[in-house]
Amino acid sequence: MEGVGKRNPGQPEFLQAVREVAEDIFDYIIHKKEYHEYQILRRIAEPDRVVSFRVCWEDDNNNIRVQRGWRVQNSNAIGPYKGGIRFHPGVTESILKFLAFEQTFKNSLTGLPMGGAKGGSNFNPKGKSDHEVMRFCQSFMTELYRHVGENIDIPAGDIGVGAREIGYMFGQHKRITNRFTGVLTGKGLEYGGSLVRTEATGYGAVYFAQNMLSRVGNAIDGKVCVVSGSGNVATHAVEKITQLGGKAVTLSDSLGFIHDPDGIDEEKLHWTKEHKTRNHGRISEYADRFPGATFYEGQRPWSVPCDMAFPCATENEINGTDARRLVQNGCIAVAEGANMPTNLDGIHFFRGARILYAPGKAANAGGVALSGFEMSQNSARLSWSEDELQEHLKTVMRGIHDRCLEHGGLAGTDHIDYIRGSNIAGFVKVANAMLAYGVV
Ligand code: NDP
Ligand code: 2IT
Repeated sequence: MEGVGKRNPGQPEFLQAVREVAEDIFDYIIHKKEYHEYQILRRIAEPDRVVSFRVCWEDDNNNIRVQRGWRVQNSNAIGPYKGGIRFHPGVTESILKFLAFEQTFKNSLTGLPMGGAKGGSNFNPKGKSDHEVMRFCQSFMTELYRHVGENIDIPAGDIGVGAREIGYMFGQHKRITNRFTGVLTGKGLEYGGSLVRTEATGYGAVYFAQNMLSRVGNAIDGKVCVVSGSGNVATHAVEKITQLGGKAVTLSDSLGFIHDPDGIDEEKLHWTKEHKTRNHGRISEYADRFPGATFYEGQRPWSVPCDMAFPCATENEINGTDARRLVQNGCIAVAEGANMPTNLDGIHFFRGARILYAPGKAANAGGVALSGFEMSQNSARLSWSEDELQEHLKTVMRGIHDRCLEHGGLAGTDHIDYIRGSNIAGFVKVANAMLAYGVV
């Protein structure tokens, strides 16, 4: 860890992600000589490559704007590089390196043949016109296209990148290369996208929670759930919670959170999705529209008493104090829709409290799994039905859950440490593939 720290100065998120995995892996590989000899962990923690590039574009007032773009290709040991693209003003190389590192273990856990990558830019899509977003996406892809391909690296969406941005980037890739390929996932249904991809991350996180609960004879029905975020992952988590009989009572964005004690039902959720995607509105307006709800400016929802929590906004949104408060208020399960939403203090507290705690690399893998199915459909040039894909999603989430059980059992108890289970199960497949290749 000292070496990783020295080699990556000023990259706290990346170091945090490596430390979190290393805490479990060191202990597991202590008696496995070949993993040391071949320096497997050290090699996984050094991305295959980090590409950064200038992205110039012209805004609606004819000003020239300059952004930085990146693609971090962490590992293609078990399949082509795969992972989302994030557009957010806070994006840094450290954040994309942590996301690409996490993605490597997550993709391995799905059981599908996908390596790990992540990309993005410090471009802020908020407040930009459609045409500005289009020009930015075209410029971004004009550089990125050199590094991606349906058998090389297949990007998708993440924060700030949804169907609109994927459409603009796919269109530009097609225009530059004159090839119609499955180079991106999360595409529109008209041009090679897959049913259920949009819902998959949020639904998958709730299925994962359902698997954890049912193992201990419990269920989501009747549970009060606190959810953060109000984007793709959060809204689909709320949708599935409601379908399974639970009551979601919060949503948030970077300005604060709303608490709706009556529950965010189908109608309110429909309004929220429209408001957020079509009007790019703020979640505070939910409280103006639905008078039973209250908006808490500048706060996160973890002080609201609940049975279960689904952090679905961004990294490090739950610290040690938040974790303590959640558990003290009766929270028995946490399933992370976001990537690394809990900091190391929070993780240590959840671990010690022995609640059912599913880390993002396990709980939010439904999204990339559906991306894997989108790739399969593109390769075979056919489309699977909605029913088929919904079943595939449930099966994948159960498979990930069960893989965590293999390594997550706590000796002498019935408790499962899902973070240890997911870290080790994710690591073993990638590590064994790397051993097979020798030193490369
Ligand atoms: P969206 O862009 O659709 O939504 C992001 C949401 O998170 C918005 O409500 C946004 O609020 C909020 N948010 C973003 N940054 C911050 C911040 N710094 N502080 C507080 N709130 C913030 O993104 P997604 O729903 O796709 O992604 C959410 C999380 O899920 C991310 O961690 C992502 O990496 C992860 N994820 C996404 C997958 C996918 O398939 N989309 C797959 C697996 C994981 P605001 O509008 O104010 O910025
Ligand atoms: O973090 C993630 O898993 C994603 N943003 C989705 C990646 C993908 O390739 O679908």
